[in-house]
Amino acid sequence: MGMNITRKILKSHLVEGELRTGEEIGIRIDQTLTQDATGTMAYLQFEAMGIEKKQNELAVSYVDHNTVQVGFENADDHNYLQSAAAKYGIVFSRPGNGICHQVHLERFGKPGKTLLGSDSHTPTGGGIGMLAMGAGGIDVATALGGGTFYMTAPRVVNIRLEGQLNPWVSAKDIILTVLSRFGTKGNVGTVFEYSGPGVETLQVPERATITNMGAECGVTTSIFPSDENTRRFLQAQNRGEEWIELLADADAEYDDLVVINLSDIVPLTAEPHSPGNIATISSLAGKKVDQVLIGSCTNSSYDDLRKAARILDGKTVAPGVSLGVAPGSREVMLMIARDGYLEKLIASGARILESACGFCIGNHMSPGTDAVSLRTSNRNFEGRSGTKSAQVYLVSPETAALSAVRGVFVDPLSMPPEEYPGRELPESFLVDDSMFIFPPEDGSSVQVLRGPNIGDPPVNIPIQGSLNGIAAIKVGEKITTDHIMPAGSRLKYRSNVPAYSEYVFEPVDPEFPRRAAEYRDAGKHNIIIAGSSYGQGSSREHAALCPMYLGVKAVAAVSIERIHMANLFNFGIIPFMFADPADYEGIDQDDELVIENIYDAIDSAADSGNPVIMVNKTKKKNILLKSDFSPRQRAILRAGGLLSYTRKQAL
Ligand code: MIC
Ligand code: SF4
Repeated sequence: MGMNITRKILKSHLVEGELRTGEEIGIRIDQTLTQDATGTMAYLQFEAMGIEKKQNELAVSYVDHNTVQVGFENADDHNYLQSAAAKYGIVFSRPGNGICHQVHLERFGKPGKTLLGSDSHTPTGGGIGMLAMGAGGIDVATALGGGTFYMTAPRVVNIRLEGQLNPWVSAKDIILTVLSRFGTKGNVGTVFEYSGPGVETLQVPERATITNMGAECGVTTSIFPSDENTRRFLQAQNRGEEWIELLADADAEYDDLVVINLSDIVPLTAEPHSPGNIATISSLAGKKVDQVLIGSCTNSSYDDLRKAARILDGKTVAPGVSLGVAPGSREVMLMIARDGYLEKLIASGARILESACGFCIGNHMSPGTDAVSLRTSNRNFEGRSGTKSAQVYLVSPETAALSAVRGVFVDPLSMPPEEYPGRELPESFLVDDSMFIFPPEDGSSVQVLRGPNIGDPPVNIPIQGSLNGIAAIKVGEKITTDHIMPAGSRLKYRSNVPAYSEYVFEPVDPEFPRRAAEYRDAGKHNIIIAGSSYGQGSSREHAALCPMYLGVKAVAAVSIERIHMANLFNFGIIPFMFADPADYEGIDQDDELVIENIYDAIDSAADSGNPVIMVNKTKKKNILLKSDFSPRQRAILRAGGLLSYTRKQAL
């Protein structure tokens, strides 16, 4: 049987284990990327590992998340990142150069390579035929040091695209269709691999919209073939020589097949408060809109903004609407300026925002109370916009621009075909790499700059003997990392774990940090009790690191999402899942939960294939927990986390 693309890349990068679905494998990582909000901690951890220089093919450090700079903290972080990049051999992308995923696709992405990024939307690189995955900062730091990346050998689902998009229907509507089929949970350990005749009707930036937002399904990554369109994109970026063809074999094997006919797709939206709540735009036509934001790493390419500008040309944004446009990169910004589209946007009344994450992470333009906000971004979790009562809808650039003019949801299909702005890939992009700082050959004499906001990464102390636990909090289903560790106005504490820890679970239970610290100081081991799909969304390891700082030693959940699960292991927090999901109901906050000789109990359970027994002393009931952890994962837990484990290995 022939091989699919995912397997081809995994096979050529395999350094440990066997490519059997569901088993732990180790692979070599060619490229790494970090962004500032996760990067400071990643490089602090890299420094703590004691490695002198990056060991992988290419490492890029982007600054795109924290560019608001209210107070000294963000600027200090940027200085730290710039100096650390020079010292350790890393390319530095200066603030203003754009959003990491957009810029990486434009300037560095290569078909057939592996990319690990400390950001969950790293799969954007799948649009150019890379195996691009999000991970916690410490996993990226390990890969940067030449270490192996461990993952579960994925099942590969073939998403076969047939037909072609109708006018006014967009790549965003394709990924929203995928989300309507797969939802936001239950897809852990899966790769979506796109195939079929519809693929060649999509250009690389459109493919990247699809692979970017595949992250919302919770998959390991998504990938497109590298074909003639990939070659055209690379040539237009002046990188034609980096193209290789990468196709699945004609008789390639897959674990599942889903067929989507592009001709059947209509304009869609994800309604509040989940990217999986899919509805048609036609069902909302006429509903009042207060804010429209075009940008983010999902939809801020040149063509996305060209289309929006064509729609807004000669019109004025409706009086009740605030329209913001954030070009994904400096390249995009320069091109829309050169081609006159920026002028059209400004003339329409759009507020031109920095080429950065900004509004997408709740760091800018928070909507008003109860406002209806239409965004071309990828996440509409409750409160992520910075306004808890806001109603955020995720839409295509076409729907966004049309609705901004009328002040209500407009179904693009109601527009005359002759007004359709079309879909285009420019012959050539405006390439200008002057906002990258390439590292010196020898950075050993570079002084790393550390402001007062930059602290050392805290290290976990492993449990001695038994887990003397307490259910410090009980949360429901689909708890996202934005619930666990809010971003937005709290983002500036990313390099200061004690300060950031004061906001753990802020949107869910602001009392949690105080309560957890009290339990911790009284010698208790805090446990988080959660429903299904715990830790959805971002790769931010602070969602494990800050709870760890507050004395959290275990999570017991119905299910846990991939990146968050890895982050829990990395910080020595034991990620249990209930053997019987109904047991979730049998635990209340403040219940006392005990596991005798915890690490021995985990070892013997894992070796025998049995669950671990946790006693709920308050309810006088035994609870069975799944702990089918690999020997490496168990050793990491015993060491108290990946940093201590790595140090022990090095001795
Ligand atoms: C996000 O989109 O949620 C973020 C902000 O980019 C995160 C990274 C972070 O929290 O710093 C992500 O996607 O991993
Ligand atoms: Fe930035 Fe938003 Fe993309 Fe995250 S999803 S990288 S916050 S633009």
